[in-house]
Parts: sequence; C-alpha cells; structure tokens
Amino acid sequence: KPTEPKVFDNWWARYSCQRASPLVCPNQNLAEELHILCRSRELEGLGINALAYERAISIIKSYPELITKETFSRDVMELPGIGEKIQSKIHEFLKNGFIEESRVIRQSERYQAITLFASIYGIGPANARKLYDIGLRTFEDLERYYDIRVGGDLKAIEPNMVTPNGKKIPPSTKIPEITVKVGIALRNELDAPIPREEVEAIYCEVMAQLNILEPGCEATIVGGYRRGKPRSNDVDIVITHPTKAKGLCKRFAQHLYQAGLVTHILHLSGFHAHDALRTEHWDSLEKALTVFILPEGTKFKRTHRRLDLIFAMPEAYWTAVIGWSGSKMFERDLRLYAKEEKYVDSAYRIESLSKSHLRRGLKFDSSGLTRRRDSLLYVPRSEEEVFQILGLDWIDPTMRNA
Ligand code: TTP
Ligand code: MN
Ligand code: MN
Ligand code: MN
Repeated sequence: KPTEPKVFDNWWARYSCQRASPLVCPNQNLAEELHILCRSRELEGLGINALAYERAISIIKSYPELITKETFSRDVMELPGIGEKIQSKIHEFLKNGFIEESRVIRQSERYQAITLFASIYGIGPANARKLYDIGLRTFEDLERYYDIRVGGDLKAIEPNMVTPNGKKIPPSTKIPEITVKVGIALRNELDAPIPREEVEAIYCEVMAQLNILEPGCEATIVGGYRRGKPRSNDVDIVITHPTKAKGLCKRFAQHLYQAGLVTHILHLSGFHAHDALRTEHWDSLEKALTVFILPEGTKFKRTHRRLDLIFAMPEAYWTAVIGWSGSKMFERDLRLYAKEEKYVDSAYRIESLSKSHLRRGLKFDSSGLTRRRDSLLYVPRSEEEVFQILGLDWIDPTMRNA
C-alpha cells in the first residue's frame, strides 16, 4: 500500500502529475474566475490560449495556501506556466476580488449561448459557434432547429436544415445528428449531476449484468467519481477479464441494450477503430459510450445517465484505470512527463529533477506504457507500479484534480 502523500507536496513541480491537486483548493475563487477565461478561449477555438490558462489554473490548484500579494510574488509568479498575461489577471483578482474580463464574458450573450449549445452531448465548441453564427440563441432555437420534441421518435426525425434567420446550414457543418438529437431530447436528464450513491448503484447493476454475460471480470469506477467529486456528469467504468476481454465491449453493450438498461449507444469502438483519429484523448481501447437507465425497483428516480464503458486487456488494465481517472490536465501532463527525456529549467527544484530525469523516454497512454527507443511494453501489475515505472511519486486519485 503506498504511503499517503503529503497533501501539497511538490506544489512547485512542473507537471501536474507530480503535484497533489485537491478537488477544492484554498484559491478556489481565483481558479474559478480564471476558468471562465480558459473556457471562453476553448469555446472560441483558441486552444493554445485556453491551455495556457488551464496550466496556470492547475498550478494554482496545487498551491497550499491562500494566495496574497506576498505569496504571489514570492512563490506563484516564479513558477513556469504563470506568464505575464496571467500574472496581470491574478493581480487584478488580488486587488479587486474579481477579474473584469471574466465578468464581461460571463454576461455576454455569445458566451452564454455557445456554452449552452456546447453543453448538449454531441455538440462541440466548433459546432456551437456555427449554431450561434447562424442566429440560434436559446435552447428553444436549438430544439426547433433540430425539429425535435422530448419523447419524439429520435431516429424518424430529419434535421431541419433551415435556420431561424432563413439561411441554409452550411454543408461543412457535419454534426452527428442522431447523437445531438439524443442529447437535446434527454437534456434535462443528462444535465442533472449524478450523486455518488447513484454512481455506485449503476456500477452494481452493470457488474451484475456483466457477471451474467461473462463472469470473472474485474472493474473500477474511474472518472470524476474516483477523484472524489460529490456529483458526476457521467459514470465511467474500466473493465477487464483474464481471457475474454477482447470483443467483450460490443457484446456487453448489446447485452445491456437488449436488457433495456442501455437506451442509446452513442459510440462503439473496437481495438483498431480509432487509430486514424487518435488525438490526445483517444486511445486504442474498446469502448462503448452509452445512455443508461437503472431498472425499476431501486431507490433512485429513473433518470437517463451517460455511461462510458472502457474495456482493457489485462496487461493494459492499470494504465486504462489511470488514463480514465483524469483529470484531463493530469492525463495530458502524464503523457508529456513520460515523454520528456531530460528536463532543464532554472525554476525547477533540484530534488525533483534528480529523481525523475533518468527514467523518461516513455510513452504513456490508457492502452499501455512503452519505452520509446525500442517499444518495450511494460506490464504493470498495479496502479502504483505505473507510477513507479514513470518515476513518479504516488498521487492519490482524489489528488488528481489538476
Ligand atoms: P469524462 O467522463 O469526460 O470527465 P470526468 O469523469 O473527469 O468528469 P465528469 O464526467 O464528472 O464531467 O472523462 C473521464 C476521463 O476519461 C478523463 O480523465 C479523460 C478520459 N477520456 C479519455 O481518455 N478519452 C475520451 O475520449 C474521453 C471523453 C475521456
Ligand atoms: Mn466522467
Ligand atoms: Mn465531462
Ligand atoms: Mn465519461
């Protein structure tokens, strides 16, 4: 059993996977104010800019005490990742208790509408902007646009191709229509956060069904639940089986669908399906992104919930568990950290440097940990072992909220 890390150990380290990041930090208000700036950049398609804010926020989330003018210029300002632009925003917050630009953004019609559209499952920032640019503003606009009523036959309805201001939808706007329609139709249910107790009830039901189809599976609830969030937006479960893991994803998704527990399969991918589309958040694991509803007779109100099932071969189980526990920033830095061959930065403290720089040249993703120079595949037998191979101190899942 790994030793509990000191909560705020290593707060100055470069990568968020080297730092403890609690769910709620001493500088939560500042983090949330900066998050508006981050989110607005993300929604506007300014990825690099958004990432700079996200990094700064993750550094602030690891800082052990309330940031004041003194601690700011003593500690925080010096850290890699807090550039001049962000420094001035933090100064503004320390002076006034808020950031003017965040206020303006929060109140802007564009930010509100695009946030609303992007909150629908299946609509990303780029499509949210397109919908705004063709004149949509409210949820009703969106509903009308997709010509859908709650409870309507989702598959029978063709999308309405004419926008409120009479323009035709541009042919380049390739929204996966059915998915968006499911997202719109079930919006109120899918929007409602899932308490931990219900996450556990869903897990139990899933495991009972899995045990009918293929006894002997091992599984972990991952995602925000594992990081200690009191309420989650969906349920994420990583599953493996000693011999029958391959192909199990599709079989199990169909099993749950036939049992009436999965009402929609939004995405189903096999081991090779996403090779061409691999971005930093896509791995080569089998996964089913679904909509789930608990059977009758539980203590919970029957509500459609997003359920992600991820299947890993036994040798990839622990990297899958880590890769799907998040946060997204933690995952991103794990990849970067694993890759870095050596590290040179004057702001970086020597004790962390000497510990980690020898071990790198690795490639981490949810589907495995390999050595880059000869593609040697590690087969870690526990989550702790993954950290050991990477040369990282253990960070508890509840401290991975970077
Ligand atoms: P999410 O379920 O999107 O987010 P979350 O569980 O951290 O928070 P919540 O659901 O409450 O909003 O993603 C869970 C983890 O899975 C996240 O750490 C990143 C990883 N992930 C992938 O690796 N690939 C993917 O395609 C997605 C969507 C997530
Ligand atoms: Mn989740
Ligand atoms: Mn989410
Ligand atoms: Mn998920």
